[in-house]
Amino acid sequence: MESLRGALFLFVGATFLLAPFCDAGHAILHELERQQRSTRSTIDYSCDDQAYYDQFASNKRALCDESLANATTELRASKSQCLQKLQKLVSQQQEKLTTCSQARSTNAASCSAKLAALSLQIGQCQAKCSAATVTLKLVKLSTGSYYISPSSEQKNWHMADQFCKSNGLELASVETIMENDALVAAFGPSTDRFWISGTDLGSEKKFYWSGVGKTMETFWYFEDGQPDNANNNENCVQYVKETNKPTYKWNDENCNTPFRFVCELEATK
Ligand SMILES: [Ca+2]
Ligand SMILES: [Ca+2]
Ligand SMILES: [Ca+2]
Repeated sequence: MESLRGALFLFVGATFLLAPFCDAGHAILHELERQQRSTRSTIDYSCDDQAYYDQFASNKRALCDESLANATTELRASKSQCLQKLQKLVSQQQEKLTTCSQARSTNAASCSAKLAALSLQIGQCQAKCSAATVTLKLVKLSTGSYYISPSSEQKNWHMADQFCKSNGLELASVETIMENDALVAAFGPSTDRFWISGTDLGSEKKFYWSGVGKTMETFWYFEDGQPDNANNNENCVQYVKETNKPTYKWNDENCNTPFRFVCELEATK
């Protein structure tokens, strides 16, 4: 019993003595716990912040990617429009080039045709000049220049008229006694007949000079009894030698009979 009492006494005494130390221990424990909470809070906060910035960066990248994608789409659309415009311009240019080329071709063809026509005319003129001045030996008389076909060259009135015209001449129109005498003298001693441009082909007995387009009013030199329109078929005028006389006079004759002929170079030619 004595020992029990002694033990109880020791326990109470120890408790009384140790009480201040326990209070201090509790305070330290509280402080440690507070620091632990604070540290954890800081750590948690820092972790959240990092996550936030990661998320922010991720969002930002997403926005950037979206903007880039939009910009790329716009650029592609713009490029497409540009290409379409360029293609249209190239097409228009090609169209203009084609049109110009066709116009040039047409003009060139037109010019070539005109040049060919002019060349043809020049050739015809040169041929006429050449024939008139070289092939045909014109006889220069006091009343003008004439071509008197030789005996070997005889044509009907129409062919003779055409021959004279093709050489820049006309069948002779004998409008005065001087012209008549000059021609008769040039015929020389011949009994051949010579076509001249007198005719009544338009209206019977109304004779005119086809070479100058005038009626036979100023000078008339038919042989006696002529024009007689023999066989009702004599419409062209010719020089014929009078029977038993050295002189020539006019006679109407069938136009289709070949004779020598006289071309005259008219002043207007
Ligand atoms: Ca004449
Ligand atoms: Ca007649
Ligand atoms: Ca006659």
